[in-house]
Amino acid sequence: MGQLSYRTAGESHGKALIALVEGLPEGVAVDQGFIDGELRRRQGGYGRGGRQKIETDHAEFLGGVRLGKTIGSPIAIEIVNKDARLDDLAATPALHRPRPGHADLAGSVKWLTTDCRLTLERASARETAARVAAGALSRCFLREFGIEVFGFVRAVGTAEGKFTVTEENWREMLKKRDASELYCPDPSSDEEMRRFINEQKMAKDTAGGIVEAHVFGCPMGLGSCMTWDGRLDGRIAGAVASIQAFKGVEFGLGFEAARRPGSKVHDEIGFDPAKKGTAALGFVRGSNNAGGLEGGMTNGKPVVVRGAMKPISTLGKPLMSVDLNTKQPSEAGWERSDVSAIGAASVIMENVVAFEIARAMLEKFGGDSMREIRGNYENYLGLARGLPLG
Ligand code: EPS
Repeated sequence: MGQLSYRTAGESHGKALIALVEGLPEGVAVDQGFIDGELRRRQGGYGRGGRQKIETDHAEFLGGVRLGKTIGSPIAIEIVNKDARLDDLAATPALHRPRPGHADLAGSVKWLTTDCRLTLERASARETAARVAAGALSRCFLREFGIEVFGFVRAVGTAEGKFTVTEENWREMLKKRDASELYCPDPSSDEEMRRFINEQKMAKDTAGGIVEAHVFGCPMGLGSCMTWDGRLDGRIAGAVASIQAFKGVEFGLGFEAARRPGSKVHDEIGFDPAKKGTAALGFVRGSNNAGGLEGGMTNGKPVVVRGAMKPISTLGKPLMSVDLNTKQPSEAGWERSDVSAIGAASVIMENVVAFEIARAMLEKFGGDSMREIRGNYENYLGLARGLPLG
């Protein structure tokens, strides 16, 4: 069995998006309702444009699943595009006027064309539907070990929620998030976030924001400090930074840690025998400034990741650009787009983070079947709880 990995294919206005997931073992119960639910959440959120009224994303399993369970082979997922008109899309003048902030300019030069269509079809955030399908599938595996991920919107522009998410309150917070069009678990922050998006819409502008994901139930020791690419924080950061429009990633206290002395940053260690059965094996920490990762390894506390999404680069009131054919100054092109996709961004980040956790789980406890992996996992926990040995 190879390393857990996935690849996506498909253009924004092509026939379909595809996710090909390799490395999941035999015996993972595929929760179709959950995966489609994540796809539906990704389509929603306040500030979305017209495209989501056209699409109804659904994960069609073309291979790798039998009777609702994985069989250990590569898994092919298809998400059909209803707005499939790639070959009919006219080469409008707007396509020669790259949008500042978009992939248009660098991509056009890279592929030696003045038609930005070639670039924008794959750069489009439509591709994230396939990422969410792969991530949600990996969560079906994680759930077998009680590992859950909770993602939400922390800030939209200058409107920032001041709430705290803990191991105790997150399920309650999840209900509040699901009741919020802003995907924010704090109703008192909702209004300000909505106002910020409305202001941008009126000004024909766009809004970005900050999204957060918490992973609960990871055993200690996922990832490794032994090699640079074994470090789980580096891998999660890479996955998050690769999401369309993401410009920053931090863990736990993040950049704030750099401003504080060590005594105000590091999470003191205690031991409570009554908590030996938990993911942290009885080790307790009064705080979680490390965001659940020390030395590139999970430490038993929730993994806490934040990602910064820049405002969408298609502006109703375009910035200045250059016509690629004439090299003359020209307003950037405009296409149908969103004012904000921050809610969707929270769903995407939550699911790409989950995939990295699943990959690390399989590295540590890997096997061909769920039974084998569960055995490896239980054996490790037994040994770890038994320390010191002898
Ligand atoms: C996007 C432009 C819009 C967005 C799209 C990302 O698509 P369209 O040009 O079809 O209106 O809606 O995001 C999605 C389609 C999606 O499903 O998230 C872009 O230029 O990146």
